[in-house]
Amino acid sequence: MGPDAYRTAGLADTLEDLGHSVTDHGNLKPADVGDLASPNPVLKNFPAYAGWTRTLHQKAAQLGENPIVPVYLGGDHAMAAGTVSGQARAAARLGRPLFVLWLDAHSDFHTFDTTASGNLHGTPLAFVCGLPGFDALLGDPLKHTVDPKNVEILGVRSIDDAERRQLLDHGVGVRDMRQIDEDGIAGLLRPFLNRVKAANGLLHVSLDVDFLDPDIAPAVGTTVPGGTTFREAHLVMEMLHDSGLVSSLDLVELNPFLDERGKTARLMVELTGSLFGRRVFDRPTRSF
Ligand code: EXY
Ligand code: MN
Ligand code: MN
Ligand code: MN
Repeated sequence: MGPDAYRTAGLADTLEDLGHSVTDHGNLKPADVGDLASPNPVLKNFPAYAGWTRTLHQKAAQLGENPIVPVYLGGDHAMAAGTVSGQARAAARLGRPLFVLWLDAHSDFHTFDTTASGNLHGTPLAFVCGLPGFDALLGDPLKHTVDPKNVEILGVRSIDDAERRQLLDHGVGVRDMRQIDEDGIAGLLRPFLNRVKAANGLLHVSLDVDFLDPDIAPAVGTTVPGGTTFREAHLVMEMLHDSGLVSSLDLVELNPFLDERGKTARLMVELTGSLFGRRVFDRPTRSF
């Protein structure tokens, strides 16, 4: 239901009004994986995860080589296993490192062995960073992984013990809400963008609805209090636009059944508008 909610909320018009040309590739279908065995009985809907990962990986690997900015609409955050791994494959072919900005209340850094809930939206970031045990997802080991040191998780406020250990072991950048409170979100984001720029990197942004405070974005099944404010979220998008670095975007975890007359879908569309250049008062672009 998520992609149609974004269409209804005017995503394409918002981007076209900003001068972009938009192609809607429609709703994709998961690859048929038959009765693929699950690597761990705790995992929920494993064959669907594998089917979607395979479809999205191929699609993103193909789109990522073009001079466009794909926007992947979801849908469960599990879809990022396919979108980010595909973008990483495309980046490798272009000879550029892929950086990932993960805007989320959670770190989504479980492997199939460490997840206790079996909810697969808790695993995609670990998969794309090349942690072990994921080979059944694509059917082959992942060739083009994202360097965990090129990942920045921003806005996080719920991390499980096993994730915390794995994040530390792999050197993932983690900026929690306390750091945002203390240092301001712009002060945290700027050094990361400078690193991407210095490395001539591509930047994938994965925006989970629960990055936002539930008061302004209720339409998500995994709300955690104390999220980012309306202005903090727009400022991140505005800085991302000014950086000129973003090469692909996920909009994930929207559940329209939980929305209040489309309020969350509209906010996500407005945030996307800010990332694609909407500004309140036109002025020469400042450096980020
Ligand atoms: N860490 C928890 C788990 O693995 O079940 C919660 C994961 C929620 C993931 C959401 C969508 O970002
Ligand atoms: Mn989910
Ligand atoms: Mn997530
Ligand atoms: Mn989340």
